[in-house]
Amino acid sequence: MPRIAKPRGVKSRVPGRQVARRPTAQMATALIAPREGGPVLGRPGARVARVARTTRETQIQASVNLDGAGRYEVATGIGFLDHMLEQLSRHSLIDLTLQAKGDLHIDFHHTTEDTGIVIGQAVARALGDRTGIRRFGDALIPMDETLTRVALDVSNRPYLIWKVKFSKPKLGQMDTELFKEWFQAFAQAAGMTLHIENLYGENNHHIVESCFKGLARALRHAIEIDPRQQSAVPSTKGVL
Ligand SMILES: [Mn+2]
Repeated sequence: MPRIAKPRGVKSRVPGRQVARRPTAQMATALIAPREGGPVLGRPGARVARVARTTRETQIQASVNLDGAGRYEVATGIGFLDHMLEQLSRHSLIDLTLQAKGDLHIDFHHTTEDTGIVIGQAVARALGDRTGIRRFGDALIPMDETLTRVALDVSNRPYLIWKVKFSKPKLGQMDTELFKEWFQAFAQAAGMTLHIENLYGENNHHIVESCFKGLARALRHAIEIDPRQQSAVPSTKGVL
């Protein structure tokens, strides 16, 4: 199969696409249109958002398009985390751009956690008042010998249940204990009740990757517009 050199800084692991492509003009418009921290200014009703967050520990910018095609451009400085966030985008069909510069000379904790915060904030902002969404989602994800269950409620009630254990302290350069920190930060910032349980599995790479893929697939369903109640907030309270 002929391989064509990728443009610098652009990663594409979309199955079936051998040629990495720069973001399309359409994608760029959707991602660049909103003002930082302000109202979404893309096409009317576009569920897009951009978040920039700077602390003494990290500088992160992210953009999301909830109604995307799973296109991504991710650079956190942590190879394994990039791999996981690419899974999240690809399988949720959320277009995601993310650039993070963190204090990796200390360890990967701040960058991992803050990446979860910023992506969560961007998703929450793009969801707006959550009108029309399905709200609930779940997924059962096998990966070879591993099986993981994810259930979530886009409830604006942050909560994480994390029943996942690792037998190795590190994957690549990344401490496996940091994955819980990422999911905790994401659930908190996105305003989601998120339950993740690894039912069984041996390979630590498979275990964590199935968690990200499970989040992605559950999220894809939960944030889709429900054609039966497109203009209603899915709650008896009328508010999420
Ligand atoms: Mn993998």
